[in-house]
Amino acid sequence: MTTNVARAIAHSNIALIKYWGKSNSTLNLPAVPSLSLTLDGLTSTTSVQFDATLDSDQVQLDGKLTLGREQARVVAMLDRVRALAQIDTRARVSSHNDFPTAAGLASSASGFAALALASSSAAGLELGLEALSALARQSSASAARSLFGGFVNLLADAESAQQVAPSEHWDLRLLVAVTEEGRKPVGSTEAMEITKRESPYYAAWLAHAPNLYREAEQAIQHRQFDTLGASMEQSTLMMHASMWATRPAILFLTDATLSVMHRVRTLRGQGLPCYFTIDAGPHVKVLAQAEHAEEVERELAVLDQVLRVIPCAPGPGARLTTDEGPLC
Ligand code: 2P0
Repeated sequence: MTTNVARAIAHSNIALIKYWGKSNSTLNLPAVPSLSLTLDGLTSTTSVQFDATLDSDQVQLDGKLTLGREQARVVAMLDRVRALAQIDTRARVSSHNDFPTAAGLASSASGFAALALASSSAAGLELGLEALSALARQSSASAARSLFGGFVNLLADAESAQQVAPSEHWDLRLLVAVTEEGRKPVGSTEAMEITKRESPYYAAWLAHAPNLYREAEQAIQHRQFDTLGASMEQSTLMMHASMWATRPAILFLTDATLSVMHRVRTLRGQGLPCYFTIDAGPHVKVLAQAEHAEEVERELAVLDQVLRVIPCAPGPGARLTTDEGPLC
């Protein structure tokens, strides 16, 4: 190994067209095409140090040692990297998110994208973006998209994500309306499996998702905001509808979520162009064009149900950093 330490930064991405369901759970391949926007906010910074004196991997998330499933997911990626680099050394991993973890703000996307880059670099590998994206996807499919900046797709059955358009292509804003702090009750991976197994609406979701993807991709190429917004809202509502149809239902939407959704529709009715999307959590992400973003942000910030608004612009892909700071 030429080096044994690396630190990487990756940003979260929000799916405008949602990934929900796997065609192959073992390989973690998505069943539907998704299309995301990588954000300039919502950042994970991850450092990895391979250390021959360790006898097991040590994983810290936001300063706390992680155990159980969370640690196992990180160790599984480290094992893949060790196999590629043909090394056996254990690692010290430290990851920090500048936003609430595991609350539907896509912390696994930015976290595993940063981990793929930091761990492979620390192991002395020089993987290209496509290989890094495939590595990230095996841990978390949405993480495959965070390797790239701007508008990014992950097609059905694809091993890697690809950039559809760079961040400069279209000056959009996603305003993240945080409605509660804290962890979500059920993780995405498990919720997806339940939906696939039990929802009578899952087949309809699989059938229609590619149409929404095509419509949104065209809308991005031609910068058609209302078409993109309409396909984005339908994608999120179809995804949640498929979860609502399981028994017991999986409900990520809270009273606060619904209030903000209605407010977005009202604002639109009043002539302020904005559209919502919601992931596996209660927060509402509102898409707006840059020229309307401040007004939309003000309208969201005054709502009782909204704790704070995080305004995000299109952002860059994952990258290594040499910024100083305590490593682990
Ligand atoms: C997405 N989500 O496209 C969708 C929309 C949440 C709702 O991808 O099982 O952590 O690790 O591949 O990527 C969140 O699920 O799931 C997700 P796994 P992941 O962003």
